[in-house]
Amino acid sequence: MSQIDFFVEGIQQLPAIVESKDDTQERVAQAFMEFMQLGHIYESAMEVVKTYLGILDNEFNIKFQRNPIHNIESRLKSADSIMNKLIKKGIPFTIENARKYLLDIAGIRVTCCYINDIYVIAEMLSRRDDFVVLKQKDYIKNPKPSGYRSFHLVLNVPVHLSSSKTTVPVEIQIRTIAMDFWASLEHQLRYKPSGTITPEISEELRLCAERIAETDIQMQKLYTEIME
Ligand code: 0O2
Repeated sequence: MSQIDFFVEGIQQLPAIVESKDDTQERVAQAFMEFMQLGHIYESAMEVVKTYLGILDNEFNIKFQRNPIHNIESRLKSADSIMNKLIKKGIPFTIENARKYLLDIAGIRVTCCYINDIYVIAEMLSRRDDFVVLKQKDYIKNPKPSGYRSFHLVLNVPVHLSSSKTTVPVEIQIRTIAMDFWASLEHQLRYKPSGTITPEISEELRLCAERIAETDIQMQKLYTEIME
């Protein structure tokens, strides 16, 4: 079931739950409604960012006959993951706390062709005067001990609703196709319930990331040599 279908089905059930005069059910219905509204706001914020990314990509295509963006994916964090992350941080699970303490409820992953494209996209996003940069981490210049490379940006994004305006954070991970290849496989291996990641395997994975990073740099050099 998609997130949208989930929301729509929930909305259809609400009148029956609220009409049942039971106080607990009313509170459950209210919390559920608030959660759905929150999901809608975060989905809308992601749409705002994705639309802008599409505009940038098209503009580059017209000006330079190439697309810096290879792919864009987005996801809304599930209720389960929101709850687990708050519990891990020792924070009670409420809608207000999720909004206040979690910056990755809305997540967008942008894969670019070349390393330089990452910085161009990050700068364009940061420069928009209606987006506020809340957090920025350059795991390309400073890779994580695991070998993970990516540029992380958290933007506060405005959402215009029918009678109000609000802002919510959207986490944007920007990386090359090669960095994404490593991160996806490493994530799969690390979270396989049956597998054990020994320190030796961790080191092998880090070395793979190093080799991939060298190839990325080489591809960037080749591109610059050919095109500029
Ligand atoms: P998911 O399922 O991808 O969302 P935070 O953990 O967000 O509270 P922080 O320090 O801002 O705090 O997080 P960080 O490390 O800057 O970014 C977290 C996200 O980056 C992770 O999200 C992963 O998506 C990605 N990431 C970070 N380190 C690694 C790594 O070593 N390997 C891989 N494959 N991905 C990494 P989540 O929440 O862990 O999961």
